[in-house]
Amino acid sequence: MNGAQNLLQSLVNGGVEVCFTNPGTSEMHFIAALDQVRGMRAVLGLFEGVCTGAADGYARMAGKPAATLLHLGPGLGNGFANLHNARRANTPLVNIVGDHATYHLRHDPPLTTDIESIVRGFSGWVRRSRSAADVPADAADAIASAMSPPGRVATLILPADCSWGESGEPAPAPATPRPTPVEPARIRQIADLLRRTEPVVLFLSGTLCMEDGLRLAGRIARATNARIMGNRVNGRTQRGAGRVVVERLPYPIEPSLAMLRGAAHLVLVGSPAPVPFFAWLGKPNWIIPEGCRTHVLATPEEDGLGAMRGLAEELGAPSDVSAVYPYQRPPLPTGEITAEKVWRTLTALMPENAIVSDEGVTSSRDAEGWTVGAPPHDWLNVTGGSIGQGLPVATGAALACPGRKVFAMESDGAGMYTLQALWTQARERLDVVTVIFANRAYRILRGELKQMGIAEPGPKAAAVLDLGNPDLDWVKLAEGMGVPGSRALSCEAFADQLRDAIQHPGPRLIEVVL
Ligand SMILES: Cc1ncc(C[n+]2csc(CCOP(=O)(O)OP(=O)(O)O)c2C)c(N)n1
Repeated sequence: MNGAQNLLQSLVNGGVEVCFTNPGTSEMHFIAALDQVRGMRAVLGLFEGVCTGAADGYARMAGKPAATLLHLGPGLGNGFANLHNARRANTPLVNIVGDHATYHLRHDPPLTTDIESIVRGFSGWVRRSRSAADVPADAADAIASAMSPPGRVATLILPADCSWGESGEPAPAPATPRPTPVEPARIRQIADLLRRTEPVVLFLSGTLCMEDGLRLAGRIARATNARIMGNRVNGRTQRGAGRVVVERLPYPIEPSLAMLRGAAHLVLVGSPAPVPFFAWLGKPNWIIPEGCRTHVLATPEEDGLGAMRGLAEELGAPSDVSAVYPYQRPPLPTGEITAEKVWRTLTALMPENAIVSDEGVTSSRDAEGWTVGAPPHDWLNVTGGSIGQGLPVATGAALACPGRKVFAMESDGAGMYTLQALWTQARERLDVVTVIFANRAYRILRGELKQMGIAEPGPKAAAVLDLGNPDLDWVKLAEGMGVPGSRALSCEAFADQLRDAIQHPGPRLIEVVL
């Protein structure tokens, strides 16, 4: 077998079954090997940001990595933003980047770049294969590294001659790395803290925001009156009817400060300490109130779930939990359509076990509140603040979870970064309903100017924050990529179109003109 065949077989042996790619000449042996090695689904993205975002969405839902296959430094650069988001989501991802043959690089041919420098921005692990013989072990190490808690982007740089060279045997599946257990003394310390009467906040991130972690947090909160909070940006949060309520920090600084005001202790579980999204001129650049002490129950690398289990036991926590979300479908909104009414309509009609990829930006600022009452669902956030994630992540999530309806709730500006994801959805017949909030502006940035004291921007500033002139036609854009589209100008029309999209599997797009 050659290096490329061995690479594919080693990936498949290690449980990597999907590869999102936009290849070039240096990757052709890998591409040929797709038909020679069984078990790898190859998915074409028409822009690398689609591939990297889809690999992120896939892994968030599948709990194991997908691979990407990108074309040298320029292809990698196009995929950078969503690799950054993947890093911020602690997503396991095997990022394969083709390069020139080892003996050709010294000629500095046109596509040559310093790949290692680009990779440094998001990779937790980087290796350049030295020879075809090394490739299988490199692949196994990449998988193990991607899966090492809490998950990371592992980049394997693959020179072309390492693909076509003779390469021995594929690697077996690597051992799955386990998180480091938290020592009992730390658990007891936090238990003592929780037994006191001072207000304590349990601050959760990552997989702790899924069912098991939330139930444990709910039991601990029930036993102690601790508050349960989480970051606004989290890779995957399980919420909806019956699930434990997590208060999530909002984007602006003032309400974040208000949320934590009065807390005496902040206990971090699988989470870094919360910080404001930006430093805004004249505003505090911290969130944790003065006098509030920060404690770490578990770092993101440690076994947070095990620590929470230990804590619940130590506290003798009951089996019942603190507040849970109700099951309460709202009435269908009527009349003039707004972002709030879009979310409320979704809440009224959302099927069980749906997946929401949320990149609504200003249109989803308060979506948490507007979706209370929905059946259980998974919620995927933009984790690294880099927009253009929502449509690719929805694509990958749908691939990972056949049979579950995915809703990509997308603002028009962010949607335009990676709209090619729609084409991949059509080609792979993915069950994704994309809802575009067409406010025809970079509205959030208008808000940022306003809070600088510029309520009425000058014509040049206004023009670069405006998406009209010409208006984007999302129905035509979708249809041009094979996704049936429709436009909703009223609540009634939106509800009809959404109901229809939910009833019929396959990709759909609804442009809501706000
Ligand atoms: C890759 C990247 N480029 C630029 C930005 C800066 N940025 C943040 S929000 C935004 C515009 C958002 O507009 P839209 O998606 O239409 O949402 P709206 O604010 O209108 O709700 C931009 C350009 C970013 N966060 N990420």
